[in-house]
This record gives sequence, structure tokens and C-alpha cells, in this order.
Amino acid sequence: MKMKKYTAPSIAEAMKQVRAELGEDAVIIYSKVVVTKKLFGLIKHKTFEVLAGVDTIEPPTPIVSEYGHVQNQLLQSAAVSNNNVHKEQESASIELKEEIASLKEMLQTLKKEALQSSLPEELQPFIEYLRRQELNEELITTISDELFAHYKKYNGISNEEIVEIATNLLREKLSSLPISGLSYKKKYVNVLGPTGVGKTTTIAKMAARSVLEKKKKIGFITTDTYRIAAIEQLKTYANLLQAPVEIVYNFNDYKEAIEKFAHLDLVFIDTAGRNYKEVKYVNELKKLISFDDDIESYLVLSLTAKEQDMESIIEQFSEMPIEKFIFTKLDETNTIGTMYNLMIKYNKGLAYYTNGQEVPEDIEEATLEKLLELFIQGEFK
Ligand SMILES: Nc1nc2c(ncn2[C@@H]2O[C@H](COP(=O)(O)OP(=O)(O)OP(=O)(O)O)[C@@H](O)[C@H]2O)c(=O)[nH]1
Ligand SMILES: [Mg+2]
Repeated sequence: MKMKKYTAPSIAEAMKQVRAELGEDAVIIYSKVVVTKKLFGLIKHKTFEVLAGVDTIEPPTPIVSEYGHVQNQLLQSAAVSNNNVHKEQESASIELKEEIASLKEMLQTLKKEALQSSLPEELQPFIEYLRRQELNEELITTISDELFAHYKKYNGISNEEIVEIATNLLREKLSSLPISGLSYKKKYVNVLGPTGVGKTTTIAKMAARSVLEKKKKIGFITTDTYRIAAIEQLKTYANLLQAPVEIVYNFNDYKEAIEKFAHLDLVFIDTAGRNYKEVKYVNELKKLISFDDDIESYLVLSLTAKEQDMESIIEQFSEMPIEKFIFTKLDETNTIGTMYNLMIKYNKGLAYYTNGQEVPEDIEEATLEKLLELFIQGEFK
């Protein structure tokens, strides 16, 4: 493949040079905006750099460009390749899919860079901060559009204004969601979630608070019968709180446990952590617990997990009456965007977030104002 770098004052000009020299079959390998600063940054000079290539033997496959007309070229080329794939081996099809996925990712990166470089300098540190928090791109765009509108209207923006505008926007997005701890209106508190996220520990924290602060008579049911250690773990906390524990292997046991606990105010149900990306485990849960009117279910997710994996878990639980999320291990991460992303995407509230292994202290009951406070932390506090 013959490759050459072109620099021009506009992308159209750069493309003209590419076509003139390499012909119509030339493909763009990358393109970027180069900003050079002179006189201590007072004068900015923008040029466009395009790396193009042409294959002399095989038909070219474009890789990426951030500009519309080149994108079209890319999509057309992908479509042509796609047709060919039907005739080719399965492995070729997988390769093509991977290539398209990586092209999309590169395109997304270029778009981000374009948005970033087009923003006034006053806004850039804050937008970078939102990105470090892994807030989703849609939310970042909404926030940056609003900040930019203010900047243009008033010919400038202060850090305080940035924080106020962004916080108000997030407040607006979250204000329709239920954000508060246990309601104490339902007797059964059912805690669901994948393995090791902190379900049992969180139950112990909530239970201790309901005894110490609310003076509730409590009990525990565990359906986690897969590991002896899991039962022992819950029993340890129950003993400390002098509360009874019932171990439930099937729906009959569950019914019996409910009868035994008729005199209690509040019963916490601990479930086994399973790979809830597998639908059969969600179905097993449905058979074991009766999701009636007197039960509120919480889905526990660890903030150290990948957002995409959390999404597939939430989707598996979508048929179940999940009241609110509980996020754990806030202390183990510097990024909190996932909390907001998931709440907004799934229109779900938040009951608690936990920030350590100590029982009962490392738990915080969620409120909208505390969440907004968390959102603007560190350098923007
Ligand atoms: N750093 C940190 N660790 C936590 C937090 N919550 C729980 N853990 C730890 O996470 C580990 C797993 O906690 P468990 O409560 O046993 O988790 P689980 O979801 O019940 O696990 P399984 O029943 O095995 O699915 C323990 O070591 C806890 O101390 C938290 O907020 N921060
Ligand atoms: Mg457990």
C-alpha cells in the first residue's frame, strides 16, 4: 500500500489533494485537526492532517474519518464488503464485524476529540472531568451544549456557573426517580445481585441500622444454600443483632419461614450470588420467592464492575419488580458516572451506596442532594 500524509487548511482541500495524487481508490487511514498556537496561545492556527493510502493490488478498505462525506465512503465500502462476506467463509464475516466495530469505536473517539477541541478553553477541564467520571457521552453532550449556550450568551463562564448549570441539569434528569433508603412500609426486603458484589454485607449494614436507629424487630431468610460459608456469614451478623435466621431450599421452606416470622417487623432476604447473565438463575429466583405486595426488591451492583456487564444483569432482571439499585464499593473506584448512567438509562432510583467493608458504618442512604454533591467532587467541589 502506498501511503502519504496531506496537510491543508480545510478537509475538502486535503481530500482534493488525496484524490489528485492517489486517485479515487484512495482510502483515509486517519484524519485529524491540528491546532498550532503562536504568541503564547493568543493566535490559533487550525490545519487538517489526513493520512491516505492506496492499495495497488487489493481493493482498499477505508478505516476512519471524522467527516461526513468520508464517513459515507466508509459505510459504502463496509456495505460492499458486507455483500461479499455472504459468499465468503464464516471467519471472514467475523473479521469484518470486528473491523466495523473497531471503526465505529475509532469514529467515536474522533468525534469526542472534535467536540473537545471545538469547546472554549474555560469549559474543557470540566468536560474532561465528566469524561474521567465515565459519564455517558449523551449526558456529556447535553451538559456541554448547555454550558456552551451560557458561555456564548454571556461571553464567558465561571467555574461556579459551570458547576451550577451542570448540577441543575443532572438534578432535572434524576428528580423523577425515587432516591431514598428502605421505605419501612414493606415487611420483606429482598436483596438480589451477582456474586461477590456485597449483598450479604449490605444486608448486615441495613439490618443493623433498622435495629439501632428504627428499633425494628428483624429476621433473616437466606436462599443462599450453595455455600456453607454464606450461611455462616449471615448467621454471624444475625447473632450480633440477636435476630433469627431461616434457611430456605425451596418455596415450601420459604412459606414456612414467613409463618415463623409473622411476629417480626422486618425480614431481610439474602439470595445467592449467581451469574445472572444466565436467564435460568433469574428464573430460579422467581420460583423461590413470592414477589407479592409486601416485598421490596433491591438490585445490588458493584461500582467496580464494567458498566456493560452491569447493563446485561439489569436487563436480565427487567421482568422482576426491582424497586431501586444499591451500588457498592464506591470506595474502590474514582469514577462514579456509572451510577448516573444506569439510573437514567433504566429509569431506576437508588436506595444506598456503600463505601467500605465495615458493618454497619460504611453505608450511605441515598438522597438526591447527596448524589449531586458526589457528582461534583474533587477538583470541582
Ligand atoms: N471495599 C468494599 N468492599 C465491600 C463493600 N461491600 C462489600 N464489600 C466486600 O465484598 C466482599 C463480598 O461481600 P459479600 O457481602 O459476601 O458479597 P455477596 O454479594 O453476598 O457475595 P455472594 O453471596 O458470594 O454472592 C466482602 O469482602 C465484603 O467485605 C464496599 O462497599 N466496599
Ligand atoms: Mg452473600
